[in-house]
Amino acid sequence: MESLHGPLKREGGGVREEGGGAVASPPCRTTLRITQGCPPQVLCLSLSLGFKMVKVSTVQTKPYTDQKPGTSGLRKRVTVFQQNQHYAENFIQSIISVIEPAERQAATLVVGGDGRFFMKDAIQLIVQIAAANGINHLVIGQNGIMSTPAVSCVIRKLKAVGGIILTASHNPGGPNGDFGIKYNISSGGPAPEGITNKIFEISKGLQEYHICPELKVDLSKIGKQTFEVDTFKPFIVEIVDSVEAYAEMLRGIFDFAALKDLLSGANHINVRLDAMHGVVGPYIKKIVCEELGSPANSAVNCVPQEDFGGHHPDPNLTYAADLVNTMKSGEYDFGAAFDGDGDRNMVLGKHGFFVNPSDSVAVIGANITSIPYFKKTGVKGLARSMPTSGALDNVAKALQMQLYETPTGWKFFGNLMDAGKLSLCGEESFGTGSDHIREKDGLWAVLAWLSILATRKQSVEEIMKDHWQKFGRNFFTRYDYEEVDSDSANKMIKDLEAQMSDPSFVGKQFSSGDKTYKVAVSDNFAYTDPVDGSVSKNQGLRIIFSDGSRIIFRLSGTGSAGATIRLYIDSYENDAQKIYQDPQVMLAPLVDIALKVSQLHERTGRTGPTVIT
Ligand code: G16
Repeated sequence: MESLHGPLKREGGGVREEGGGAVASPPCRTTLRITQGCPPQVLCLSLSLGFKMVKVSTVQTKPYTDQKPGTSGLRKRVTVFQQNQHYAENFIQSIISVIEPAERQAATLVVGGDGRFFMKDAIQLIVQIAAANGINHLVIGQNGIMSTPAVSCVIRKLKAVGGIILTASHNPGGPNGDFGIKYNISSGGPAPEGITNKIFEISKGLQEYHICPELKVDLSKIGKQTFEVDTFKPFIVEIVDSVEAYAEMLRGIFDFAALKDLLSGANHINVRLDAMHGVVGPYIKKIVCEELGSPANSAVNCVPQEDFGGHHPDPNLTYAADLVNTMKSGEYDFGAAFDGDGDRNMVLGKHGFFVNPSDSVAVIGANITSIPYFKKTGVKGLARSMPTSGALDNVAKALQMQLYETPTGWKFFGNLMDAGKLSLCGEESFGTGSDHIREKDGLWAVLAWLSILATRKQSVEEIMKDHWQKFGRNFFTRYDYEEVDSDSANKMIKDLEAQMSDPSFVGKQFSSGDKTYKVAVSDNFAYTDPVDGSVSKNQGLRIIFSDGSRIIFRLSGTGSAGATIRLYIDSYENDAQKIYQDPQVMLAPLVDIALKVSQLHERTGRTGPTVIT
């Protein structure tokens, strides 16, 4: 069995420590026990060193009907997890129940989170429930901290059966904020719909769960702790450095010498990285500051906090306003912010020049040879989620690469990567990544951009403008209407779909100002996975006009209260005179049409969006 601390010793017996602290350690007393369930020909003796036995209890519970994982795990208010009896226990049991009992005996599960309020409580529950359900080995980030991309990396490195990530991503934290639990599979990626549906089905019928209530681990001490569960089965908890395995992976992907020269050489650039009090802080400190030599003041908000300092750990122009304002001063050449669990990123150039995430992945695609990893692996294909702008399509076409359009949700990229069809992908929701792991990866995206800067020796703005000159520009915006009344939101979407399904809708013309658009396609996006043939329906309402411009409506799958309506607009322009215009000005007619067709404001009682990107 693999371990981040070398081979695991699997003897039974109370609690053993190797370089770490276990807390269940009463005075030593030697006893000889005959292990139950052993084949008769083998006399199974377990020499217990007399530590307190860890007992399994079975607890009666009542099922909840609302534990359906959304776009990325189960996300609810902290109070839902805290105040509803057995709520978290039920969901954790439902996750572990999808791992076959026979598989559990040799199974390693990786556990980590973004440091938010309730994370440590949830980790202790996972330890207790995993032990009671016969999982053999847990690998947990020190103090519970491990970014989502790092969990994906460690699952793959250890060939673990999967992982449990405690995060609500970019949603606020603290006692009144959000909490989330997400299951990733052995590929390192989020569980696909087949598995999340199974978890949901189990949760709806759950009558009992198994737990070792006395078992507690010290999350602060790196090392292995071995426990003896009821039937003398050893249960191993390994606390690991949160950063090292991930840092080692990045060293194999990028040219660290070139990055070091860019960040701390004679002609270095100044960067400003804002961890927004999320999990990525320790990763930035160790990799960008300590290893690549960027000065300490180039990294801010790097200590993870349970409430993210009272802010939304959401790297966009609204919630990362501090970074945007700092960048406007012109002191820094490159800026980036990350979300709570470190998988999202926002890239800014000098003076706050904003790189739209849809453009970001397109630029990385067009400059992919700046990243040594892709020279080794080649580029197998590109992908974006449906609402993401078509900027990546232009690159794929020019470079003659295969382009896939998937539903929203990183999990849809995993199958393509596992089948060797996909190397680079991105989403409009500030997610960028590659097949080095099976999650989007904020710090990877930043090092990808820095690699391009190191190669091209141009500013972010020059690179972006040069890109638009070469490929044309997809103007893109997203309007978010958060915490809308769910019934009003569902009814609006339903009525809009009915309107769009009328055969006369295609061919209809819509005007705003001096612009007129003719509907070419209108549908509710459905996706057939090219690898396993599975079909995902109802992935967003699309109105596609004859010039290729698109209006898309979707209900978010990551909110924790009410509904979030997302309106996306994408429109291509290759007239060199127009490509530098303000997207909000360029897209105003399409926004106007979208609001008129949907009656969004009238139907929801809103006068404007919560966030505009
Ligand atoms: C998750 C998914 C992303 C998705 C995003 C937004 O990100 O992993 O693939 O684009 O949610 O989804 P929605 O539009 O349904 O809210 P994260 O960073 O929240 O885990």
